[in-house]
Amino acid sequence: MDTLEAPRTILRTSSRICVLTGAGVSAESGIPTFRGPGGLWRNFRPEALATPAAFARDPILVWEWYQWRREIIAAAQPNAGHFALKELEARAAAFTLITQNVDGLHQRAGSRNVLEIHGSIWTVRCTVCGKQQANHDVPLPALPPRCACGGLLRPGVVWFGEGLDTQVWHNAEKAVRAAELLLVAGTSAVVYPAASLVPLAKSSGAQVVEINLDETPISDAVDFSLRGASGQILTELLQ
Ligand code: BJW
Ligand code: ZN
Repeated sequence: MDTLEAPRTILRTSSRICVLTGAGVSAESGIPTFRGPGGLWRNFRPEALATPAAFARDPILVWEWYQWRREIIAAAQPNAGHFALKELEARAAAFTLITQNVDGLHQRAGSRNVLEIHGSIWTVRCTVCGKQQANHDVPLPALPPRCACGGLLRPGVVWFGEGLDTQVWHNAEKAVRAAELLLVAGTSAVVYPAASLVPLAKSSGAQVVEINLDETPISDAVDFSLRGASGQILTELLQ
């Protein structure tokens, strides 16, 4: 495990900074992660629910999972890690926050340049007419929710086997290619293409700093791997 000293200097001297966040950053807000302890809902793995096939088979079951998560997220508050990243954006000349999280907590903490590469739990999309709209209902009036056209609504998120929004992904890659520093916080780095941003940053000449409670598949490939809770480490990094 590395110490904070060198990453702190890199943070201070980098003008183009990118951050990739995952569920671990919201864990300290009480939002369950996908994998690991407490990451399961009714014994389902995320791979069994976050797929178009699962939704086609049982839309009510999938919506019950999202409803449960919406309730937790709506009651949660951004934590020290979210606020530290907001502060970092204010200090950096160029800053892009690429998040796999769908909870909207970065924006609620005040972050502005946020790319939600896996979409947002607060949007819904019609499976018939394709209309996408914001929806903050907690609880939803009925499951499964329906569009004005009568079609089934689905969460506005990216499931396994689905492509990411092309423009959002293009912007993420562009920001990473231009970055001097990529901070990777609270992600197991097993889901692609999000995890591919790490080798992209390395091959584009950026320094990569990982923050995680545990070792991950990218820990050996990054320049600095910091072990601990993201709220504490991000706060200390900025001091
Ligand atoms: C803390 C902490 C604290 C805890 N402080 N740390 C290349 C290779 C292999 C497979 C593929 C590949 N390319 C594509 C694939 C297939 C697939 C994939 O990646 N599969 C792998 C799992 C094997 N990818 C896709 O299907 C993607 N689409 C795609 O590639 O499209 C092109 C295509 C189209 C058609 C056919 C083929 C290709 C889409 C992926 C979508 C992922 N969607 C989900 C659900 C989103 C909606 C929702 O939220 O419901 O996204 S799955 C879930 O995993 C969610 C997350 O964003 C994502 C990543 O999870 P994350 O954030 O890393 O969370 P955890 O729980 O895994 O980890 C938490 C971490 O935090 C842990 O490390 C803890 O230690 C740590 N932690 N507390 C610091 N306090
Ligand atoms: Zn519709």
